[in-house]
Amino acid sequence: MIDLSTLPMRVAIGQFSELTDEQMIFAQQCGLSDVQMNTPKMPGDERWEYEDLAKAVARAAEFGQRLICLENVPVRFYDKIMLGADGRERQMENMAATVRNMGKAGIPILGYHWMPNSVWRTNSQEPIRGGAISNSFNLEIANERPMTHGRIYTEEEMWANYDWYLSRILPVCEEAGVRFALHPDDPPVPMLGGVARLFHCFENFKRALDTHPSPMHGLDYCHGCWSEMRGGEGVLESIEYFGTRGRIFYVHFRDVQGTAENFTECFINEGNSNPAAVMRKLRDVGFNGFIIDDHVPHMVNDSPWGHRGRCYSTGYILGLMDAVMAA
Ligand SMILES: [Mn+2]
Repeated sequence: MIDLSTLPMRVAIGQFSELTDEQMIFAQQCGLSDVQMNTPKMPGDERWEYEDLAKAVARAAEFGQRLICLENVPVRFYDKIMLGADGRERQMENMAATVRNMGKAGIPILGYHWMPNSVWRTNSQEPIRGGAISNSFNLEIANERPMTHGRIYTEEEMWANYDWYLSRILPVCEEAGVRFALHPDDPPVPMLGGVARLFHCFENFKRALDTHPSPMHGLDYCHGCWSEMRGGEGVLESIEYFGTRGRIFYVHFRDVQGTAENFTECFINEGNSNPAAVMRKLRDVGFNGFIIDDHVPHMVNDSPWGHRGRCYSTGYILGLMDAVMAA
């Protein structure tokens, strides 16, 4: 397993589910060498096997790429765990096996979230700058939608389920050498579809990491979600707090206009935050993980993955990083 502490702050590419030739060549042409996959397409209804994970690592390596992170197992791998439902023990055993297999294959980071009903947006065709297409969210509209899981799941029970899981998975992560990186709830509001959301405010991230202080436990710091939380307020402070403690494992770099209750995803130089200030703060706290784009606006004649939007974001992030590292 690679020693992540020896690596510098750097930019990665990914947010795709398969390592196609085209995407690997694209990574090479961007001058990048760390690849992340988001909700990878891997065989397995309940868990990922070592052989398939090792194959993905080898596939990336063929193109000079390091498979640094898998973000998100399918929700069906741990939905009963999140909801405290019958069958969670079996899912727990399978999640432990997946983490062990990742460690054996040499993949050092697993990103996770705690949203049984996933990411919510209320408009996926929101026109933004120059007619680029983006996503937006409005809580009033979302609150008119029906319950997603048949009843109310309270904050208390979601915490109990969370603590049950983390106390079991983190020892496996430690043994396997796999870092477990928490993504915020998106949107970061206290409840959607009847299911309480935990990770919508600073205090709750602090509680998660204080309660489960394993060296393998940290954050997938989603700049976009942290910007959503309080309209951009608190972004620099939260990077300061978690970054100086070495708890930021990697970063999603994107931004929005607005707040959790009503926001639109935007290009990274027109959002709530000053992107240069965010990058400077990451440098100043000694962050040495990877930074990757996230949701990006869909630009004119863009591909389904969003090559044009991703080129804009990734190039922007690379330029910012070069500028602050040279300063
Ligand atoms: Mn994100």
